[in-house]
Amino acid sequence: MLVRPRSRTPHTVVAIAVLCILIALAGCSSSGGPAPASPSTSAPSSMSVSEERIVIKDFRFEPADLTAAPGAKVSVVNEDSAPHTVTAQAADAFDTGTIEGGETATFTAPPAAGTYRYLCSIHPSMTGTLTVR
Ligand SMILES: [Cu+2]
Repeated sequence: MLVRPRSRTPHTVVAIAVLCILIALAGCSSSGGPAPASPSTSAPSSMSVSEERIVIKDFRFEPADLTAAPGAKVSVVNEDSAPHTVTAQAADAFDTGTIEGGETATFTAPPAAGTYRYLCSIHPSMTGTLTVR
């Protein structure tokens, strides 16, 4: 009686976990291509998670002045076809790295309150401000 039941291999567990993450990500960025202006109904704010959002469109950050809580997650939606970044001018405050056209990235707002100027490192004329408080 040396035959043991074959247990699930760690690889399978990892594969399932990755799959779940991919599905979750796909759900977030399902809007490829130019989405029409959102209807008058604003998104339901059923969850009280402090998550902010910056949309990049026509080489501009919208809103250009965003206020976020310390450590809040800020998602950046690039609706242009050109790649952009959200890069803090203060060293190492935050940086999304390159966001390809149609992609979404996320960064974490700095823990310290203050006003952080940022720009697109690819198109430095694109600037915005993140206020943490
Ligand atoms: Cu840019």
